[in-house]
Amino acid sequence: MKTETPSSLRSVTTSTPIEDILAIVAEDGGVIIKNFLSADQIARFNADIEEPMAALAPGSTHALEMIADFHGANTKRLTNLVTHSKTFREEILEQDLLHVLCDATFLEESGTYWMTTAQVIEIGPGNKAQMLHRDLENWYPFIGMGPSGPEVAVNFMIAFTDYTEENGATRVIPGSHRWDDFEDRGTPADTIPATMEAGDAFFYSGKTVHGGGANVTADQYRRGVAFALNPGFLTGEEAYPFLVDMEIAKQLSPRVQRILGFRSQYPIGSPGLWQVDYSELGDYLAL
Ligand SMILES: O=C(O)CCC(=O)C(=O)O
Ligand SMILES: [Fe+2]
Repeated sequence: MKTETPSSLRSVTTSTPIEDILAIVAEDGGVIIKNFLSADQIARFNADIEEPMAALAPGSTHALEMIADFHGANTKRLTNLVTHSKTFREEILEQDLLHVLCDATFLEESGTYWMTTAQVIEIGPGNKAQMLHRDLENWYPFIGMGPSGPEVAVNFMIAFTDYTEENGATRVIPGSHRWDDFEDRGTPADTIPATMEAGDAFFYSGKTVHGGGANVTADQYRRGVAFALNPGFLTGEEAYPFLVDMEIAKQLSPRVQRILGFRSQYPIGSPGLWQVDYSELGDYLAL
């Protein structure tokens, strides 16, 4: 059911009770978590990725215009953050709130979850707004299931610079995760900006309509990390076990190894996925 768009998104802190955070997400489709990362973590992550970001050209290499547009003409997208950033692999992936929210979202319904992508999205001056979409569209059959389908993706959009309406803050349609028809992606007029300070994160459902905002500034770069997870029965966007060196993987905690695909997945109703000879992948890899 469609309702009128509120004028702003609600926000919580990292000490807000988990049930209260989830209640807002159930109602609005997303919530801003203030100070999800500290100023120090933001500075160290930005330093970790300085070199690979500088080496990266903006725009998409994709031949299909629609997909290239989705990626953004003056947008840089940096993947493989596990390898590029010690701060990402040792601290951001270990944020307890991340695991608690994902446990609460996925365990009962799906049994397991893993990371689907973690990418820097830096929207540069002049980049137009991204098309509105729901992240669950990556997994086509769930569009048809609409609001009653399972949660197949959650995203932590972490701000690494301030997010303003002018520099391309993510546009969101609160309540669109409850619309009857997921072929309906709303219109830009229905959206509001997820304005944030560096360190805040916008935590949202894969059912919620959103898109990167237009950057109408002359010289500002909006830097965020889209860090998304899905149930272990779905194929992720990025093939992390092929990207991350085994020596790095061995130093990670078991829960982080699991969400990166270095351990087997045990979705509800399944005797196990992502195994080796029907045994635990982590044992095979001697983790
Ligand atoms: O950059 C943003 O604000 C949103 C990006 C996004 O939604 C996506 O690439 O799926
Ligand atoms: Fe998205």
